[in-house]
Amino acid sequence: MPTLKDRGFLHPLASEITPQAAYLRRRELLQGLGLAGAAALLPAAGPALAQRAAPPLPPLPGARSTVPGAIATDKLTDFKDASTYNNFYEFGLDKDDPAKHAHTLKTRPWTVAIEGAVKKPGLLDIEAVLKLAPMEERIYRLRCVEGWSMVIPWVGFSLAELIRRVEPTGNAKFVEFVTLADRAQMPGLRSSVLDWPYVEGLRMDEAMHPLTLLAFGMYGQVLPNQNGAPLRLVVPWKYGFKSGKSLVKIRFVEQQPKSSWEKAAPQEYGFFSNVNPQVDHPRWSQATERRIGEDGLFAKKRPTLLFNGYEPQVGQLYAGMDLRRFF
Ligand SMILES: Nc1nc2c(c(=O)[nH]1)N[C@H]1C(S)=C(S)[C@@H](COP(=O)(O)O)O[C@H]1N2
Ligand SMILES: [Mo]
Repeated sequence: MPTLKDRGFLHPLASEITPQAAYLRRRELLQGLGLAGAAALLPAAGPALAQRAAPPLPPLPGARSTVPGAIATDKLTDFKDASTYNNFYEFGLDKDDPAKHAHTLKTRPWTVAIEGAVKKPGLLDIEAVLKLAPMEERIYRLRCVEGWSMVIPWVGFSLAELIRRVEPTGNAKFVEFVTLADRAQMPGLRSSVLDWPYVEGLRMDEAMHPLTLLAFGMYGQVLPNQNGAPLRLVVPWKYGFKSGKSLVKIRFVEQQPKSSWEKAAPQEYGFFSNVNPQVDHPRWSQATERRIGEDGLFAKKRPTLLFNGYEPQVGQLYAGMDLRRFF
């Protein structure tokens, strides 16, 4: 386990600071008592107060990842922003819809189907998936194709850990990710903006890259439903939409899969969707981004980086490829 000293001037790991939910609840309760200003001076609320609050998310600690590039040194986005400013169209199109509506998502029991070109297909129970490898904390920048970004401490392990266990055959050239589509739990499915279920895909070498994360938690706790509980993908060098939430199926296939976004607007969303400031979206520039939390009137936009700043780790995957053509 890393010590505080190893970390130098990095911000603390989420698992070592007061969980945000507990902090917010405490502040709320103190505000109710007219004690807001004293909040920082007081110890955690006792059991009597805690009982009246909504149940907190269970803790899910992870050891600081040693995967190269896994610990961004940017300032973390507040948990409040990361869990209330979301894209999860199955729960509505507005940024605050997922936080408002995703409480209806039932994350247990939960299974993930492994299909296609593997020696060990079948249904994996979420409890078994959680035990496949030790949990790591990774701090990733997430860049949405809409032009904003966040910095989030995820908890999970490399997708490669799961892929190795199911033993892909030589025919597995791509991986397709299918996420939950249940009308009873997801009010957004009534809209036909996308072809449900939400489907995304990666090339096999992208899926096996150690930075490609299967995430179960963030900020030292299990994922809030609106962030893709009980498990989601996080591919930090690609636009956020490649990172499917609430996964129910992983298929190993020979042909390049068609993602929901490609089906919806093929001229706007390519299969690769690598973050690239030089390849604009047909309707807007991708040269800069707005970091959530820095959005005051005079806040400067940040320049967007090739592969979202992960070029040293992933650039080789695309050597010789025309990134304008394969956008
Ligand atoms: N199933 C599903 N996964 C999804 C989406 C979605 O609408 N449905 N939105 C994507 C988009 S556009 C982004 S930017 C990220 C946002 O993840 P976050 O809300 O946890 O920051 O989730 C991605 N995964
Ligand atoms: Mo996005």
